[in-house]
Amino acid sequence: TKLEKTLAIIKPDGLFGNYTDDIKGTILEQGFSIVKEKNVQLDEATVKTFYAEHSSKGFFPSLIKYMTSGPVLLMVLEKDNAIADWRALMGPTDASKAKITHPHSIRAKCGLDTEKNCVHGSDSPKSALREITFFFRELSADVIAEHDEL
Ligand code: YYY
Ligand code: MG
Repeated sequence: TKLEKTLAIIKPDGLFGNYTDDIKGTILEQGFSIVKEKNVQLDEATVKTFYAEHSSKGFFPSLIKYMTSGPVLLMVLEKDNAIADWRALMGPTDASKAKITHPHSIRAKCGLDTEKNCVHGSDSPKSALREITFFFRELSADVIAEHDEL
């Protein structure tokens, strides 16, 4: 077991739908600590860079529009195995399918479909480093120290 950090985002539909307290309650209940948080309105350029890996996909323009449609809550979560455990707690990308296959997941409870799925989580140590550094540069060295492969 090793402590690690991951980037979590409550997306605009999560904040707008008043799911923030619920989601934070679940996060703490599951043993994560919230190391940092920041409420921000993302602009187009920021979302384009953050989601650069998806820039060639058909859904990209819509994703940009959605992610800039209102404020988001950026959080750095920490616990043993935080990266995989937060992904498991979020549930699958398509929230409408999550409602059937992972009914207790956050996306099942708060999300709507493949796009409006309420939360984000880093998918690997490499992504966690990139994403945490992107929004919380001051934590970069800490994240590098958490993983032998970084
Ligand atoms: O990591 P995760 O968020 O579960 O999914 P990704 O495949 O990385 O896609 C990132 C983001 O893009 C997803 O959360 C919503 C959006 N998206 C979409 O709008 N439509 C798709 N068909 C796939 C993804
Ligand atoms: Mg992803």
